[in-house]
Amino acid sequence: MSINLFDLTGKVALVTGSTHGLGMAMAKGIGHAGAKVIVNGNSSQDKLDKAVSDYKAEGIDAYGYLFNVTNEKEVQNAILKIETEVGAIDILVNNAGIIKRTSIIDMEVADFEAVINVDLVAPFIVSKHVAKGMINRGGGKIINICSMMSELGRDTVSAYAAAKGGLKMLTKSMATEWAKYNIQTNGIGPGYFATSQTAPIRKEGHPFNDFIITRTPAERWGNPEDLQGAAIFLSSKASDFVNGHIIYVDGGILATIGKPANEL
Ligand code: GCO
Repeated sequence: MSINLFDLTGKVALVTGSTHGLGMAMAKGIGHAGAKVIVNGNSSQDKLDKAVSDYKAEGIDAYGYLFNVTNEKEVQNAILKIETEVGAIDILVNNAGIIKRTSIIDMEVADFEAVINVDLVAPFIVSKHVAKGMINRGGGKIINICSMMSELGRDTVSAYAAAKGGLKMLTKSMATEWAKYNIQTNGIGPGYFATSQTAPIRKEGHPFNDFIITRTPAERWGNPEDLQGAAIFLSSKASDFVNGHIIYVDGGILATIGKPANEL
């Protein structure tokens, strides 16, 4: 009897921030692997409805829920609604995130706190409330979307790097506390991807665009679909003994110090 370790049929996956970008790509991968997908947006019902239709047009069983991941009450109410209307959450992908590119000196404290709130505190809030159900049901999968900024700094992204570095260690802490309940908590660390978030630094001829192409061994920006394999793996039976790891999907950028200008 052949078993498909990567089959997610019958599972329910909540992916925060999945109305567009990397969250949508990972959620679609998880959906195409068989899971029901809970699509989350935090502001526009219209944008959420459009996204849900997009998933459905690809044959994915998708449901939309509008809630702000930084608001604990909204999160608790949403989880209750989802688990009543669709089913118990088996897979949680903490993807929702923001970035503000400003030097430390020029960054307002409120802006720094806003990034920490969405990128680090929100995964804590959503995970602790989803994990309660997973513990009662005998297990689950939690995937925190980290970043290569979980490992490296860069000018102007201090708040984002601090949040994503913290999210890496929160992932290891969740793995430590929850593995005994058969909950596998891991992370995915995207390298540089072609999304709306990176559009400003990806324009043709932008010095950063040229820098990333030469700094990345694969010599290209990531495509959102490049993340689907890691998302399916960490959502599936195939990762039942994998805990506390961050899988970097980065074209090799973290593997190398790069090459001297005369070899470019
Ligand atoms: C930046 C980028 C990065 C990437 C990604 C890298 O300004 O350096 O936005 O933060 O988006 O997070 O993993």
